[in-house]
Amino acid sequence: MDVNKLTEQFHLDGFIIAKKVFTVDEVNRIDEALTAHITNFAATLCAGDIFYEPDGKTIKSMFRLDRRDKFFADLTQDPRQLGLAKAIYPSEPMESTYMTYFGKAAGDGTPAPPHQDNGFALWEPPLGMNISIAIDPHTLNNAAMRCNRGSHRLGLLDHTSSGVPGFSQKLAASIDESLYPAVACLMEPGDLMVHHINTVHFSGANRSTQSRRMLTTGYWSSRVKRDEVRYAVIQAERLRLHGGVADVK
Ligand SMILES: O=C(O)CCC(=O)C(=O)O
Repeated sequence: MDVNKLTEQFHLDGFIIAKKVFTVDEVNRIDEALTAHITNFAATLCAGDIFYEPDGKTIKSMFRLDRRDKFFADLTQDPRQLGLAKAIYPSEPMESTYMTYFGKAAGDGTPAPPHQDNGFALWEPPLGMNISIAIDPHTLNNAAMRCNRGSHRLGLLDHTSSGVPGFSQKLAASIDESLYPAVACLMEPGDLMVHHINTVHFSGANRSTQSRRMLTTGYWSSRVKRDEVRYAVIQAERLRLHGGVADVK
């Protein structure tokens, strides 16, 4: 991984793909740990910490894996992830927030509306990113996530309630895709996708026969401050939408 080149591209485009960062064996171990985690914890999680597809059975997303499981806590500190975050903001005290599983299941993975992660986190200054490890191939067929190139430079945009469980906020108005083109983040298992917290991103439905799973960890500078007033409004909306724990998406 050419960290200098990736860092430069991250600041320019607001997202990057780093190829072949984790080996096939490592991805297999992650997959096994994920299966065990789901077996051990899924049934015990509150609304808001786990979301299901409309069938009520298939996991759409699951939050805070690292808080329950040392394997995933260690993975958030892996030097390939944390090191990349530190290389991107070398003068900032970079820390991990929490790890999320995005399932995008074969056949019934529902769309993610256009949003900025900072539309949920509300950090100022916006010194943060999400780093995702691909567990499956991410292709045009299975609804690879799309990032709007350069949209991180728009600053924090207005968001509004989406009504979508697991993605409670969406952009209030669409952005000009002729200026900020949507690029599919195509990955193989073991690749990393990194996107800035102000990069607009979204995905369609997965109607293919191939799931499109990834494990995503937030990294942020611990000196950022949250807009607590706006955050309280979003929290209230999340509680209305899904109840339970209400501090994630
Ligand atoms: O799975 C998706 O398409 C959306 C994931 C997402 O919003 C994120 O990684 O921040």
